[in-house]
Parts: sequence; C-alpha cells; structure tokens
Amino acid sequence: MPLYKLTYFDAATSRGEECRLALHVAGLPFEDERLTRDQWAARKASTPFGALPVLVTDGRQLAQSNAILRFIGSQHGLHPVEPFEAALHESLMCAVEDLRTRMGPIIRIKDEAEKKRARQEAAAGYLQEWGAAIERQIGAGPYLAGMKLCVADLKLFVAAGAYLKGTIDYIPTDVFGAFRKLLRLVEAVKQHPRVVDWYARK
Ligand SMILES: N[C@@H](CCC(=O)N[C@@H](CS)C(=O)NCC(=O)O)C(=O)O
Repeated sequence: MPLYKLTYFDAATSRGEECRLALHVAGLPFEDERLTRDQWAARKASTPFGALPVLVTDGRQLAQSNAILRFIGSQHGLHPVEPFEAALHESLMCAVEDLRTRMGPIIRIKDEAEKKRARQEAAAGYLQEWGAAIERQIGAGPYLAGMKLCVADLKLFVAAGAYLKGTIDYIPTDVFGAFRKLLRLVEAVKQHPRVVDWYARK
C-alpha cells in the first residue's frame, strides 16, 4: 500500500496536477484519488480547508498545494536547501496562487461578451505584468535553480502551460511570447524524463 494518497478532481490541471507531478518526479508511489463533484460534496467538510488537493500520509492530512509541494520537494531534492533560495522558490509558488486568484473569476465568466472583454483585457494587461514579474526571477535557466528541476518549476509549468494550450477562449497561445525564459522553463519541464513518463502512462 503506498505511503501517500493525493486527492483531487479528475482533471490534469491546476493544484492537483502539480502535486501529482511532484510525487511522480520524486519517485514516490501514491494512490491517485480522483473525486467526482458528488463525492467531493460529501467529503469537503472533512478536509482541512474545505478545498483540494489534500495529501494523506501516515494517517495525517496536509492541504494547500504550496505546502504539499514544499513537503515533497524538501525531502526529495526538489526544493532548495539554502533558506533564502527556498524562500525565493516559495515566492514564485505564491505568485502562481496570485495568478489563479486573479484569473479564476475571469475564467468562470459565462456571458460571452463579458467573457471576451475580460479575457482580452487580462491577456493584454494583467497576464503581461505577471509574466514580466516571473521572467525577472528566472536566472540562467532552464529551471529556477539552473539545471536542477524543483517543485516551483512544476507549479509554473502547470499554471503557465494552461494558457499556452489554446483551450482558454480569447487568450492567445502566445500570451507569454515576450517571456523567453518562462517559455524555456515550461518546455524544459515538459521534456524532463519523469514528466514525459507521467504523461506517457495516462
Ligand atoms: N490555496 C489552496 C486553494 C485550493 C482550491 O481552491 N482548490 C480548488 C480546486 S483547484 C477547490 O477545492 N475547489 C472546490 C471547492 O472549493 O469546493 C491551495 O493552493 O491548495
């Protein structure tokens, strides 16, 4: 029986997917529990913050994607050891959460005209500011820590990658085109052998 269970929804996206990737890249076998919306409604109150993902290990629950990523990363060579470097990576993971908080309501707009207006505005404005801020934090690359993949790279890959796939109407796939280091990081993560392995097994 695996030591870890990661619970999320049945989608290869967002906070759950980055935690699954971290477990897989770390080489940790885990139970990949995927809830339907009805199952989630019944389970929500029993989770620490009423939200997913949740990692269960040794009979204890850990919520909050960044805490889960740090927990896995710091034990398995996927998070910096030096405290300031570790905090810098955490600041980038927080920036991804800022992105999701800001874009979530825009992604959920139903009215077609308003959806188009808000998404085009975000693509030309907020997403450019966000991308430029991330770009400034990336050094020689390809990853944040140079040649070594870390959990913060996985989080950036999942978050930025969602905008590059062309599945979000009115946000062009070249929305981050000005940010060459960010695009190189996303590509490097995509080509990492453990990431390739994760997507090959689905
Ligand atoms: N800050 C939390 C946010 C968790 C969150 O909002 N999760 C969403 C899915 S990505 C969720 O559980 N939505 C269902 C709900 O809130 O009932 C984290 O980083 O894990």
